[in-house]
Amino acid sequence: MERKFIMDTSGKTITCRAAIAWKTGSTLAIEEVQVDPPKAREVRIKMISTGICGTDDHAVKGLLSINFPFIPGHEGAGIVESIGEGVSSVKPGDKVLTLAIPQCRECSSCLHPKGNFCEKQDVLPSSGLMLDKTSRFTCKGKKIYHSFRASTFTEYTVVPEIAVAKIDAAAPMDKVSIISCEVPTGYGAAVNSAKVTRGSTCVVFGLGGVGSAIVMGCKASGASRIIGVDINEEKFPRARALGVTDCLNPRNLKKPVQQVVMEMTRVGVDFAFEAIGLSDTMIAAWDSCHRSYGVCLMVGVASSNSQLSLNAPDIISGRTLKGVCLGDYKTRDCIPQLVTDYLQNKINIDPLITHQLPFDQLHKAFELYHAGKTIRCILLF
Ligand code: PAD
Ligand code: ZN
Repeated sequence: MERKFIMDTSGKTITCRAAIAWKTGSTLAIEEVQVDPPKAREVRIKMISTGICGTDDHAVKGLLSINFPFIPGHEGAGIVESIGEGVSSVKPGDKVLTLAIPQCRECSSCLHPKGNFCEKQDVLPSSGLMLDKTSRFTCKGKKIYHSFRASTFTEYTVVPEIAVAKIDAAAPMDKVSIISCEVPTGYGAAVNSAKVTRGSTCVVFGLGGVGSAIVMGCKASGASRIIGVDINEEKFPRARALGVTDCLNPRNLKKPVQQVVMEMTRVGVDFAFEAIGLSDTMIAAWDSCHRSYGVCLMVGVASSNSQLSLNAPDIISGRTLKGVCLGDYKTRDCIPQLVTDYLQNKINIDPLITHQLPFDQLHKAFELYHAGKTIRCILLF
């Protein structure tokens, strides 16, 4: 039956439901959209599940430089419906994850052993268009932009082949969408980028989806002390269950949080992570590190025009400041392995998923997210 259905839609425009952010800050609207067939080196995917990431919320609020109207979402799992000319790495029926950062394997980043911020990405800046500078979505006769060339809040999406990771056929598709962003971003920041060491001290600013995955990575790496910082104390019990040893709410402290972290650790932490996306918390994370050998990783995506101001003379003391996207993983090469690791019980992503709702309850999902009730809410198609 499924195969017949795939045959029927290949090469044709598909009409389906999608969420559209019509203008800055407006509530998402579920609309009927037309999704064009994939062009050369593109893949059309039938979405099965998508997570709501903090970056989607930033985008919908207009905090990032992104064109409206657009279809949000980038953290997705689905099944290839059809492929454009020249696509060789996936075929209809394959289980895949969408990748907000592609891997073209040709640019300076991809060719460098450490680089993962592929030059073909469309996050910073975001054109909202495919690589040929056109869109595959239409609604009510109007062109609709893509987000990060992923756009997963839709029953069908079209993405470049370089932004698709083929995953294990046994992967549970209602869960593994978070391995498209949250898991590599957070867990990867700790185990792959920072390479947190056994017995080390860590601080994690922001205990949402990404921060929780960072905590998991710190714990898995054998950190002896993990300080968690959040203004929402509802996040604390779950964070403790994942490995946080000390919880701090900056709003209840009489001193700046970085001063408290310094006093708690006497010398500052070995590893600090910022997973919120605010300049103030980035500075607090930086100032929580050991002056000489501390390593500070910036994971949160800051709003488009914000600046980071650091005390310049202090820079020479030796601390490392590093930005990190998707855990520094070369996405197509490494992300499928995380799915396999999950299937082989080497990592457990289940505690990161607190809610699963049908796609048409998108508004309820965003309400729960804004009320600070979720770690990750997954929408199911
Ligand atoms: P989230 O909303 O689940 O988590 C954010 C957490 O920060 C929440 O628990 C908040 O309560 C907490 N918080 C907010 N303000 C403050 C504050 N002033 N002090 C302390 N805590 C605060 O979002 P998320 O975990 O999905 O995403 C977190 C950030 O990571 C966000 O900026 C997102 O854009 C970014 C991100 N980066 C990458 C990357 O590759 N670099 C990938 C995915 C997400
Ligand atoms: Zn994301």
